[in-house]
Amino acid sequence: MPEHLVAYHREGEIALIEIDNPPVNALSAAVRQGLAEAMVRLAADPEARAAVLFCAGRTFVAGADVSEFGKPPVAPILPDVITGIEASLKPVIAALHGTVLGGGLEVALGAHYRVALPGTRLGLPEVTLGLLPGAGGTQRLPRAIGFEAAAELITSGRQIDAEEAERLGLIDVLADETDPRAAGLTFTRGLLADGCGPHRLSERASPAPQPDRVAGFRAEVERKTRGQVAPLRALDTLVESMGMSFAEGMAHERRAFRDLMQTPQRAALVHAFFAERRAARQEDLAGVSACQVDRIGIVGGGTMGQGIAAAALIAGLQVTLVERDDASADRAMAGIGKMLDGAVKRGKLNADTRLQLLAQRLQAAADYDALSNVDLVIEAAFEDLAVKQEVFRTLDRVCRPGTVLATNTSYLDVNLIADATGRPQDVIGLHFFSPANVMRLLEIIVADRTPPEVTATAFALAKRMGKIGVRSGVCDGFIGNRMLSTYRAAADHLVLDGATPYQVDAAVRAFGFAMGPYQVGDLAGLDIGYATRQRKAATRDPRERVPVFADRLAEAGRLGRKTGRGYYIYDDAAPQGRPDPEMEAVLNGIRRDLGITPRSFTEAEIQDRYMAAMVNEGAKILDEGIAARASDIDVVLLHGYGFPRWKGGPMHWAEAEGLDRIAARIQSLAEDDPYFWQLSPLLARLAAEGDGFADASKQKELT
Ligand code: T1G
Repeated sequence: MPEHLVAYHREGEIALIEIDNPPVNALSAAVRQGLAEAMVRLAADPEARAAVLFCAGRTFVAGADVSEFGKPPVAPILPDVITGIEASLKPVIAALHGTVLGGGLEVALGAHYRVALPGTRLGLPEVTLGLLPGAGGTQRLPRAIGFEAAAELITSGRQIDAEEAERLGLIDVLADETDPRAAGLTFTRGLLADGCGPHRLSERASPAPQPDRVAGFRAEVERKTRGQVAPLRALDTLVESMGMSFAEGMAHERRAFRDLMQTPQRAALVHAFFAERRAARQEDLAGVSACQVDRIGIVGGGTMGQGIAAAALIAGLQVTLVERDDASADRAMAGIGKMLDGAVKRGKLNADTRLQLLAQRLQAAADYDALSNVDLVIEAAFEDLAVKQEVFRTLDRVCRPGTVLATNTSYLDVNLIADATGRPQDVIGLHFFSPANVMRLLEIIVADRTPPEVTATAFALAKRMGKIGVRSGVCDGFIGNRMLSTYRAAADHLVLDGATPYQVDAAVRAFGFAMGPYQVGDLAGLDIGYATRQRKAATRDPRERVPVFADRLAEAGRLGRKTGRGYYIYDDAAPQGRPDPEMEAVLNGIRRDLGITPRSFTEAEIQDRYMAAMVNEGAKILDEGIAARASDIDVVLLHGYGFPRWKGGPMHWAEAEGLDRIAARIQSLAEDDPYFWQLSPLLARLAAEGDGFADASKQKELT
């Protein structure tokens, strides 16, 4: 047995089977082998009357080893290991702590009893990886907690806490020990004293689903998981197998599991899972120590400043927020209080903690001197270079040497902001996404003179705040907003050439985005895009196509939802917006003035152009070294711009689509508009060589 992964000991008449496979006790082939052998030892051990199965480290098994997915299965497969546990003639008690997920919960369900420590969380998140529980979860969970509760947990993939698990009957006891080994021994001693034997879920009859309720539930799952394959397949497998024997049900589950393992969605979701974790890994920062950050300052108490403050408070940081005067400072404090209210409602924070944070860890001031002793400042002032430079001149004067000075700018040149100080080596960009207390994405903008220690500090702060930090170089818009402005321009060109904003939005939603670009524009406010175009007008290349219709709307005061009219009309009849019947006439007038003969576009043509523009810009960002990895670009688009997760991000999607096909599309489009459709040299090279973006990222990491 790989002793170092699965150890077998005994305390009196109780065997102790301990898994120790850091960091999350994933069920790798070696762990499965070790578990199988431990069960053989248990059966052969004449002294042992029962066994406690528990884990070392921070959590019970958190699932199958995701890094094995897509590779040929290695025996023993998990369903067989779990069958071996359940078949034991001696009771096996799973002592649970940490996050008991996926295959980990399935192992626990194969045990005869389950004891959980306070704080334990449990779930079957397989659908979030494009799968369904593939080691008996669809068969044992309904037998443990009933069909409907099992169906909801399996199709949502959500985690529940130990209390809910006890209420559902998923665990037998909520222990009060703090150590799983002790909790398991206590429970098992009681069990043996009562003479209880094994209690197998597989021996229970399967619950019969109620057809009418299933139909309604299925419709709800379809609506919530639009475009995804796994949740509905999981539900259908669950329903179909409830009429079967346990063994037939297991076979049915296995077939579905194998089918889903082969899907592009499973590959995309696993890519996203690892891409998020890879983004935090910065090889060039190995061994670089981050500065200790406990107290942060925030300049600007607008929506962004408040959101950042709320996120920082929840992360346990001390926050000092500076506004221009007391009244503004008070308004900011009130806004932060409301945001923390939201966190309480979402179950992210308890009410007492909220009061403590506001009373003890947050202060607001109208004087920069309040920032003289903080470890790091985040400037969230008005998005104007001169304003930010003035703020940084003041911070330079007020903050102690070594304080990290971060700007929350969403596109401005961080080097120019650093130039306003005498210490550019303390300056970095931290681009939070609104609402900053909810969105996990944080673009970490490393300026020319930002040293490794400051970059390491930014990544440590991101982790502390529960953010997904993605490194970016300095350019207009960094990674996300630069790509947004390009694929948004591609949409505008489609509208200039004959599509309506509504057709573009519908095609983009059909691709998998929750909203199309014009719905997003109406939500954000058309004045933002208008101001950006005005800002760039003086230096705009004459070959650039201007979305005149967008300027017309903004100039007519049609700014989107906030004015009741933008691309869509918002009123009581259609609070979510309805197409404007006059839009076509307005667009045709503009096309006439521009000498454009409009044409129609299919949904596929719209999607092809939208995605080609997005991927092409991503390739340029990668080639210029603004992003270090293609997967980092995917993380930004997944977490900041609503890219459908089950497609993995634009760069992963492009590789699955075929870089050669996308390059050919761009070359064909360049015949009509060579200025906008300039094919990225990197994309051209990879397409010609049949390589993927990962190869380019590897090369970059090597240089
Ligand atoms: N397999 C392999 N590696 C994993 C892993 C897993 N299941 N879970 C985490 N890791 C790695 C992760 O890549 C990172 O590595 C490190 O552990 C810490 O993770 C048969 C088929 C458990 C809540 O979906 O949700 O079972 O970057 O940074 O924030 O039916 O990890 O350090 O090199 O996320 O404290 C089902 C996935 C699998 C759980 C901990 N299980 N993991 O969060 O740490 S499918 C899951 C998580 C399955 C069965 C099916 C989280 C966590 P590195 P981390 P964390």
